[in-house]
Amino acid sequence: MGAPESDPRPQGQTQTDAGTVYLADAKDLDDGGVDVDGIGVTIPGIQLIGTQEGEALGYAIAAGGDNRADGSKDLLIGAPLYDADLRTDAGRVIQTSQVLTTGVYEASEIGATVGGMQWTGAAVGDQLGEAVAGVGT
Ligand SMILES: [Ca+2]
Ligand SMILES: [Ca+2]
Repeated sequence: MGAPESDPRPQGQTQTDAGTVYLADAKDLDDGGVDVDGIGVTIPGIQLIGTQEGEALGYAIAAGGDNRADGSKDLLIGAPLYDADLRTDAGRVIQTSQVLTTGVYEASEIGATVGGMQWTGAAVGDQLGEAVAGVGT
């Protein structure tokens, strides 16, 4: 689930409209309403939070298959309003490539301390990640 206009607090600092992605493991939950705040904290699952103000992480999400053929299923997450260096709103797509355990992760950790890749848009205003889709296996 994507909440691209949420205001997460990476490093304890509020980033307006940075966006949040929630992945919940619903198998042990009862029917009814769930507050997503608890995902990755008190509810098994993962919260991935945007790290740049206004980047809109979670605008688009797709299962990426095992694109890197390393045995774990990937996830593609778009943040179309991400500023890549001086390229305002070039956008980025985050591709995870390891099995993430329950917890809260910051988008900038993917490809650094957590396995995966960061694809960034080529030019100002490209908005890479406004749409993503997984193809193949
Ligand atoms: Ca907001
Ligand atoms: Ca931006």
